[in-house]
Amino acid sequence: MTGAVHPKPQRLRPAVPAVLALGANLGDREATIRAAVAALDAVPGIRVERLSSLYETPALKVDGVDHDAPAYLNAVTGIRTTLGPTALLDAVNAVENDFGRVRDERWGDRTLDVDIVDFDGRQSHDERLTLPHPRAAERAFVLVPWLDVDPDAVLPGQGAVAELAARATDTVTLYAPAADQGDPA
Ligand code: PH2
Ligand code: MG
Ligand code: MG
Repeated sequence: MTGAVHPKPQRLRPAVPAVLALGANLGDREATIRAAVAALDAVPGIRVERLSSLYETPALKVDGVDHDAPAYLNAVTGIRTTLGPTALLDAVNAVENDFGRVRDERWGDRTLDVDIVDFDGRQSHDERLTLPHPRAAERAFVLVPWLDVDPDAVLPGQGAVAELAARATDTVTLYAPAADQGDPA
């Protein structure tokens, strides 16, 4: 190597924390969720830092809980990302499509749903994305796994996730405990 290196200044965004909720109620739900987490981690600009336990939850439909519909597996992942919220949404939607997501009925059965629950504590609203997720505050299937990845989590504008989870009325049942994410020995 000779000479000084003068790297071009780059406008790199700092990585910020975000929280994604995953749900699946068709196909091999656990395999889909685990593969989707790996696919998200493989996206340039997304690093998966934590994954919650997996929980089995009855399907919530527009008219309420539907025990005749296949049950969901739900999980939450804590990521860091250099993407902006819209680019993150594009990436999340691409992963949903890769796993065969079909969009027809609202809250219909699906192979994979990935929602941005929180993006760096921001509150914002446009046609494509509302932050935080507008229904997270009353859904135990989002709040309970979120506590796995961050017991001190706060839902922007709504309060402590632990308090919201204690008030939520839907039921979640532990399905597959989180792998130990502690420091390797
Ligand atoms: N997602 C929905 C609608 N209903 N029900 C459960 N149990 N879990 C979900 O993730 C879920 C749902 C819309 O995104
Ligand atoms: Mg959803
Ligand atoms: Mg969704």
